[in-house]
Amino acid sequence: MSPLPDGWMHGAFMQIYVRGYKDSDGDGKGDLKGLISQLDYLQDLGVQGLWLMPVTQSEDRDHGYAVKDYRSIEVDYGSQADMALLLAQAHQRGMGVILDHVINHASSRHPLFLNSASAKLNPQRNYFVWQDTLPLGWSVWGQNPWYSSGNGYFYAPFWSGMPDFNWKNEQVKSFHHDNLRYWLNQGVDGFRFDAVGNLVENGPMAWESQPENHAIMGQVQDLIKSYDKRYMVCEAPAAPQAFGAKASCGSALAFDLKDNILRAARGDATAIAAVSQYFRSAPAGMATFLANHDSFAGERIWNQLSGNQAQYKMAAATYLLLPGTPFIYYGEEIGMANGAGLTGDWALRTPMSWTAQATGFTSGVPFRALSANISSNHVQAQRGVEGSLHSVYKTLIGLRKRLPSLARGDYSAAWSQGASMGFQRSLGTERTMVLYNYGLVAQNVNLSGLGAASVWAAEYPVASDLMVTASGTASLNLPPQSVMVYLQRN
Ligand SMILES: [Ca+2]
Ligand SMILES: [Ca+2]
Repeated sequence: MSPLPDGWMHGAFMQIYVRGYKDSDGDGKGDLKGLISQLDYLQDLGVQGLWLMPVTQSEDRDHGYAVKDYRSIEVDYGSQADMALLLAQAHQRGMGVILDHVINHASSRHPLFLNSASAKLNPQRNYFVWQDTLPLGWSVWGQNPWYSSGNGYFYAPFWSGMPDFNWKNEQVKSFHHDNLRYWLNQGVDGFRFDAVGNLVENGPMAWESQPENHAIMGQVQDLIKSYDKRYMVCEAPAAPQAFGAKASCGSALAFDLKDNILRAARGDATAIAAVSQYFRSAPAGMATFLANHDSFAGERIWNQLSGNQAQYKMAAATYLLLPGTPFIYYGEEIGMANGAGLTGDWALRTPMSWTAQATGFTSGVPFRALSANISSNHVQAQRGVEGSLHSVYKTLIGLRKRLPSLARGDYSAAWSQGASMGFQRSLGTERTMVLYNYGLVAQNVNLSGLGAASVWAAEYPVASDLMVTASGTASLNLPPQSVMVYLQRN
C-alpha cells in the first residue's frame, strides 16, 4: 500500500536536478543526503511530488541520461540506503518521489550495449538497433543517426554515446519492466519517461511518434497502475497530447502549452485565448510547466521574461491553477536566472541559489558556475517575504492544495476577452472560478451563466463577495496583472 494520500499526484511537483540541488559532503556536487536536508523546505512550499532527474550510474556523470546501470545509485549522489531514506522522509511529509527512467536509449558503456556491439552473433545483439550497411536517407534533427562500430551500424539519434534500444525486441520490454518493478517494489511512486516519441523506428521518414510507441507505453502504464497510487508522466515534445491520452501514457508534459502561457503573461490576446481553450480538449492528465532542464524547451523563465516579476507571477498563477499536474523546475520559485557565463543546457543546470553565495549550496567548490542573479534571487532573501516570487508560488500551491476542485476538478465555462480570461473548476459540490487580467490596465468583465443569485467568496486575494443577479450575471473589475479565485458559497 502507498503511504501517500489520494490524489497526491495532482499537487505541484518539483523537478530536481540532484547534482545541482544541495551538497551534503563538500565535494561540490549535490547528492541525495543534501536533497533530504531540504525536504522541509519543499514541504513548506507545498510541493506534493518530486521528479528526480536520473539518479542511477551514468557514463556522463552529469545529467545522468547516459545510463550505465538502471539500478545502482550514481556514486556522486550516494547509496541505496540514501535513496531508501529519501523515500521514507518524503513519504512522511506527504510527498511522492518519481524517478526519471530513460527508456529509449542507454549509455554506449552499458554492459548490454558492450555485449551487443562485441559481435554480430552475440545473444544480446538485438537489444539495440543494428544494420550491416550504413542506412541511407536518414536525418534526425538534421543529423545522420547511424554510427559505425566496426561490425555494423547502430542507431543513436541523441548522441553516439547513447545508442537506442531495439523496442521491436520483446527482451527489451522485459528488461525495462523488470527495472521498473525493482524501483516500484522499493516504494518509488512512479516515473517520468524520457523521449517516448522515439521508441520505435519504421524507416527514414518514420522515426518519431510511431503508433507502436503508444502501445508500449500503455503496457508500461498497466504495470505501474498495478501498484497502489503510482503516477507516470511522459516526455514527447513532438506529440504531447497523443501521449497524454489514457491509452498511451495517461499523462505527458504539455510542451504545446508553455509558450502560450509565457506569451499570455506578456499580455498577448491570441495566446490568452489559446491558454483558455487548452484544457477544453487536451487530456486532463497533461503535466503543465514553464521550463525545464533542456535548452530546446527555453531558457530559465527569469531570462525569458527579462526579470519582469509581474509577468512572472501571472505565468505561475496560470499553470498552477489549471488542470493537470504542474511541474516547477527547481529554482523557478525564486526566479533563478541562467548560469553566469554558461550556454545551452548547462546554463539551466546550475547549483540552487539557497543564499547569496555558493556556500548555501556547498562548503566546497561548486561543480558548475552559479546562477547569474544569485546575489539578488535566493531562497534566504525571499522566504517569508510578502510579495516575493517565493511567497506567490507558496500561496498559489497552497490554494491548489486547499481547494480540491483546483487540483483535480473539471474544467468548464472557459472564456477570454482581450487581456482577460476565466474558467470554472468543479469537483463534487465544490465549484471555483478563476479570473485573470494579464493587461496593464484594469478590465471590467461581465460574467454570465453563473448560478442565479449565487454568492461567491473571494479566496484569493482578499476581496468582497461576488453577488450574482437573479439572471445569473455578475460584473467585476479586474485590476491590472491580477488573478482572482472565487469559491461558490450557494
Ligand atoms: Ca556531494
Ligand atoms: Ca528508439
